[in-house]
Amino acid sequence: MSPRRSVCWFVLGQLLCSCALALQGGMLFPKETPSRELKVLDGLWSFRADYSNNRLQGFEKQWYRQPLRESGPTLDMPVPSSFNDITQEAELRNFIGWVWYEREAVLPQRWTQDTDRRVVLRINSAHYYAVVWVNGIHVVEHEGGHLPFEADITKLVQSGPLTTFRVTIAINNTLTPYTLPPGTIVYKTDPSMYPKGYFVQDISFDFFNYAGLHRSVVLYTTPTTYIDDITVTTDVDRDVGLVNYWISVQGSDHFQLEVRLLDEDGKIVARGTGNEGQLKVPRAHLWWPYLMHEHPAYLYSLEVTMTTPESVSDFYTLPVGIRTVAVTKSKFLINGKPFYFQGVNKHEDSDIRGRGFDWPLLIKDFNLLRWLGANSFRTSHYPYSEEVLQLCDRYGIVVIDECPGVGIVLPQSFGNVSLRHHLEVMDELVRRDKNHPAVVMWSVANEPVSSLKPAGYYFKTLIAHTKALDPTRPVTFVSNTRYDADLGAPYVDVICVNSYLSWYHDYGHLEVIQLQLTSQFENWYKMYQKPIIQSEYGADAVSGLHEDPPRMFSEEYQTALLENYHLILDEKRKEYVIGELIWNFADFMTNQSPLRVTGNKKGIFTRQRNPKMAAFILRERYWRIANETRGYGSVPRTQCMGSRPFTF
Ligand code: BDP
Repeated sequence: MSPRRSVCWFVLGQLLCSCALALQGGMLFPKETPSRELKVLDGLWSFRADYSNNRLQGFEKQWYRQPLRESGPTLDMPVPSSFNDITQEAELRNFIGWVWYEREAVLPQRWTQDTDRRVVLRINSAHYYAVVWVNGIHVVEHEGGHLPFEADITKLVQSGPLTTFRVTIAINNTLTPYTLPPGTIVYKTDPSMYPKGYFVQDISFDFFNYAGLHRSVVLYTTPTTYIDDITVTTDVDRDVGLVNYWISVQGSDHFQLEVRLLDEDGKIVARGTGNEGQLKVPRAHLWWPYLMHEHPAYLYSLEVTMTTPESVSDFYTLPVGIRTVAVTKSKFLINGKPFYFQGVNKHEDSDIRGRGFDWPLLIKDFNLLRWLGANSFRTSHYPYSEEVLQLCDRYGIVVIDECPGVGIVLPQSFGNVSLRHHLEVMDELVRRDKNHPAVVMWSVANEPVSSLKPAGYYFKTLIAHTKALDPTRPVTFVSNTRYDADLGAPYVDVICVNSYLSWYHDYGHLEVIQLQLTSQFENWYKMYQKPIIQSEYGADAVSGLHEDPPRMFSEEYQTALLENYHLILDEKRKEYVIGELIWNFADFMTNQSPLRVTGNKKGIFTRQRNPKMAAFILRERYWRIANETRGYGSVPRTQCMGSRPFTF
């Protein structure tokens, strides 16, 4: 395959993309309400990877026109999941190019006949580039692997008797210097070493580039005049909670909106009308992170009812947490009180499913967070599923919401094409996650080479854009650049620093950590006078490997490294350090390399969620800090997450 042709297979998507969405309308989480129905298309889909030399056979032969099985052999592929680790084929694990998914469904007759109903197809996550057809008709395309996109397919399903309903999705996992995250296709051309046309995908980030339909694909209906988007911001004036709302309605200019705010007992505490307004809640229960307050994570429910003169009505409810967030020179304030991020970095990663959404894993992880006494995490290094954020709202876990801006190291990745896409990704991320009280800060990138000349303009623009989209939350990016060379740091609200002392340098020399960490914090603070989060630190440990005195990769070394960090963190958290996020919550898969023993082993839990020694160290520490900051007795340790009924 020639380089030119290979570029085509990625660009093709963008060429087809004339109808792709610039950001239009809202992206409310699809759910059943008295006016909306939902059909989840999870389960087994037909699947086929296009192994043709140019990877374009599926397009050339129009595989979307007929059932996929008629194009050739197909596999059963579970959705949600990554396709990579499902079969025994290394070729599929490492596949680069277009894969094809297809699923048939039966639609209720009323969906295809009631003309006062819209039918929407929503794909919650397709990594990386997706082209979608319904019954062979192209309906939507989307770039970016972690955020939802939709197609209004009403006309298509209501245009006559519907005998079949077939969704076909072609997904391409190729990364280029202009995608987020970026990557490069590298051709190996030495004929004595590689076969003709041999190429690999190079990436500058440290997790396996799992691909496929990672989250649910759903169909839902709304009336033809419908609530398209709701934006809520909150504030507090003494003991009065202020809930500001903006509602957009599509489909007609003639409608009425009624808004009611209900407390957890279902009692109406405030009412409003119209597209925008402010609700006042006397003696409001505030939303608190769960380790800070006796009544954590109090959620009100905003009920929005839209009616038209023709008696069409639409109904949507949104959980609302009333809270404030602010940053001073040395503190992060939630509801005016200093908040310390005692948390973790995570990955959406598991055996077999790869990055596929998985309820058991999710609830296990939240129970482990509670076991640990963690109050926060960063969505390293891409937006997590909406269900994760809904649980964080409910359980009171604070989130730094990170976009997929990871591995930005090439000069081209700081150019206008990349910047434009990065701005769009922030549009999509803020649109999706703006209403979650748990989200307290946006992170626009992880470890970009922010010392490169264009980085100053890039981050200035990106951060200003994000603040314009959401003036209520601070914005950061996570840096591993030297404090005096970082051209993006002047624009962030909170300095987030990653460091791997005595791991990626000074191997085995734990004795230098305290000095180096002290210098790190003092240098950053002196330069910027902004609060600092130790946003990553850690060491690989192979579970069950023991060495005393500690040696690298043993559980003892990981533990000792953490303890050295903790001594300095304890000093500096009295001043301006406002958080520590261990790298990583659990072991996770990476590309194969001599640096990685079947993946990254910096987890304090294994990939199967068994604790290493480090987990107990951190648990002891986090509960101690929690009890100090709560200022009273010890907190129950064994309780599982979730006592109230869970409705989205
Ligand atoms: C940091 C990256 C993270 C890596 C980690 C590591 O932000 O994604 O997994 O290093 O090397 O630099 O373990």
